[in-house]
Amino acid sequence: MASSDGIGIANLPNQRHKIVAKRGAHFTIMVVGESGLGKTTLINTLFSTELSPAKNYSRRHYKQLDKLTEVEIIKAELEEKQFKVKLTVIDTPGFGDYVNNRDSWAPIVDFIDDQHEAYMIQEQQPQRNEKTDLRVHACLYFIRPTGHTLKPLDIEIMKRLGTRVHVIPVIAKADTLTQNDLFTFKQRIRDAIAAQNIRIYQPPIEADDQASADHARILFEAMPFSIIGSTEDVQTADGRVVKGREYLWGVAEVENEQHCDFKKLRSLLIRTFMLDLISTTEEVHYENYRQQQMETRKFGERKVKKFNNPKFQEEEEQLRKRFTEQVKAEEARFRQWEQHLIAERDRLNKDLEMAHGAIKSLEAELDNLQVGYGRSTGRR
Ligand SMILES: Nc1nc2c(ncn2[C@@H]2O[C@H](COP(=O)(O)OP(=O)(O)OP(=O)(O)O)[C@@H](O)[C@H]2O)c(=O)[nH]1
Ligand SMILES: [Mg+2]
Repeated sequence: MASSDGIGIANLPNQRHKIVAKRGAHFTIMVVGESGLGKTTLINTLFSTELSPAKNYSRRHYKQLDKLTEVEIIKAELEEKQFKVKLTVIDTPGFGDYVNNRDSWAPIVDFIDDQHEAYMIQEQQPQRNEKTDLRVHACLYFIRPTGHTLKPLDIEIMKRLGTRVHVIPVIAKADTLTQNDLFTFKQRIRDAIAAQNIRIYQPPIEADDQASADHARILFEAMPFSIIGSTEDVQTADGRVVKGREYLWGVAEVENEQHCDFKKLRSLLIRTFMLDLISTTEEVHYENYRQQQMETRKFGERKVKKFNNPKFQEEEEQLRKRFTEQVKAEEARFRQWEQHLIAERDRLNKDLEMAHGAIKSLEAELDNLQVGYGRSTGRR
């Protein structure tokens, strides 16, 4: 497949990439976005168009559920000209759009940080071989095809993601918009991304390689990629069998560049810029994370797990309230006891004074008696 496009992962553009390639690459993609936008469908489409056993790929494919974060981890292995890639796709459950659910994406952001954290801990161990590495190299952010612009929720999430990971924005279900609407929508999203200073992935423009520089420019200009997802084989009016979605007006084709940018996205991910995504994640995002953590804690010290999950936050808040109340009650009890002690001390002091007074008068009485006694004996 790569040979037909002229640019493949085996044609390594620079030295840095050759080092990654030698070790065999681990490549991790994550899909994020509101519920029902076709995230799972796109993953399946990628697998069904790219990793089919008919082409000369060795393919291993299994799913694994992460109970804690509810993400689904799909692994596959692909090999092209002795270049091995261990591909991992992380499918996240879509978050809601409604106000109460505003923070339901927080576990996704935590998941990304946790992978950096896990890798960093492993790096600090004396035995550093055999690291498990789920650091995310590309995060596809799904935008609902409203035709308007980015929503405040999109902006908030994309901003947070952009400082942690390479964000690649995609317009979901491109077949639901007309070509004109899609064009305007894309432009508005690009404007919003620029205006809001959202960091998205930018393919590197290699100065010494005209063809790859042009390719990078074309890909970047096409962002956000419009996407049609489908694993169905359908027949077009001219008799071709393609992956697509069938409508009364015809077929929306996944791999037709007139219909959507699926091929561009796939090219960026699996072919041209996989190695750049991997090395720049290491150099920029992981390094950022590592430096931030080094500044805030000692070497080898464990990270204090903060619960960004709204459910935990609520529980934490209640716990804090209860704790404060208990402390207040204890303080009041202590103050009462203190006052009691002061009163007791005063009472004892007074007693002591009285006893002192009594002793003094007894002593005086004794003196008087002694004087009297002396006189009487002298007379005798
Ligand atoms: N028109 C259209 N429908 C699509 C497309 N991709 C997926 N769908 C449909 O949208 C629905 C939801 O797709 P999913 O892939 O389950 O969406 P998801 O984003 O994984 O949803 P969650 O897992 O709930 O977050 C399904 O009925 C799909 O057939 C597309 O490109 N165009
Ligand atoms: Mg899904």
